[in-house]
Amino acid sequence: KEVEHFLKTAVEQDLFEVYYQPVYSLKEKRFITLEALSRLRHPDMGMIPPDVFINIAERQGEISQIALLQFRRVCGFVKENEQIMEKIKNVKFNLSPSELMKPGYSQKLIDVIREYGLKSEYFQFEITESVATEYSESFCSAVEDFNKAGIQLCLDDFGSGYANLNAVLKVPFAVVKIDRSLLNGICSDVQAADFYRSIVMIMKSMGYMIVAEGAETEEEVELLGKWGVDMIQGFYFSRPLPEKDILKII
Ligand code: G
Ligand code: G
Ligand code: MN
Ligand code: NA
Repeated sequence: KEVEHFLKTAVEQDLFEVYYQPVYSLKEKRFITLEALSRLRHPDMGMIPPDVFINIAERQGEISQIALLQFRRVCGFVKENEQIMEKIKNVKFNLSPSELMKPGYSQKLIDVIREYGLKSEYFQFEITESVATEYSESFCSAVEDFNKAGIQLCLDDFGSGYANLNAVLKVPFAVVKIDRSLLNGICSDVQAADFYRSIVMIMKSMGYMIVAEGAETEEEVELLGKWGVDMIQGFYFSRPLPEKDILKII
């Protein structure tokens, strides 16, 4: 209840922050892209996890407002530090299911990019696999808008168990992020390893770039490299960091 109330204040006063987690390219041996992650700090309760406040915001109908505030913040950061775009390919931004179902919302995001005078290729939108499943007309037209604007799409949380593969394969994703849960046991359990390796093989053969999410150990990173994963995002390389810290490491 308190979080619900605080969220209203946070929207009114724009109290959100954006952290950035870098994604490491195994081929280029450097950070090649960033994921923008929303953060909200309560004065007494501390950090409220994004999945918590995003869920509440979806119920209270504030999610699109929050997303626009956050996307503006990301665009402002990129504008002020445009030299980082010589080092990284794009900044990934998460879109929630309800935003994508909202007619005209995609155009609002594209307008923010124009407003800041930035190239649309600077951004990649992450969509969780469950969304592609709820195939709605507004989702399809959002995908078309992003396509036309030259914004790539990234399939998030792949393998977390909600995907209608048939629907997913119809969406023109450039990148697939394999869900952290599939990484469990890949170093110790033959079945987990075989399964992960097979997913990588299938998705690579279909032409997607692959990001492995959630690698925390050197052993995992070595295996993922051997299996042909293109990029790794995980605590092994870096946690999500505030603006000034991310500038230092890229
Ligand atoms: O950063 P963290 O691991 O706590 O994020 C938890 C979940 O919240 C992740 O699935 C992430 O995709 C999601 N998330 C973080 N920031 C945003 C955001 O700005 N918008 C949406 N829709 N999801 C976000
Ligand atoms: O669902 P999504 O891909 O947006 O989730 C991103 C979230 O995953 C980030 O908020 C980040 O905190 C979390 N994350 C990233 N790398 C790791 C990791 O190596 N271990 C764990 N436990 N969480 C991670
Ligand atoms: Mn994500
Ligand atoms: Na994910």
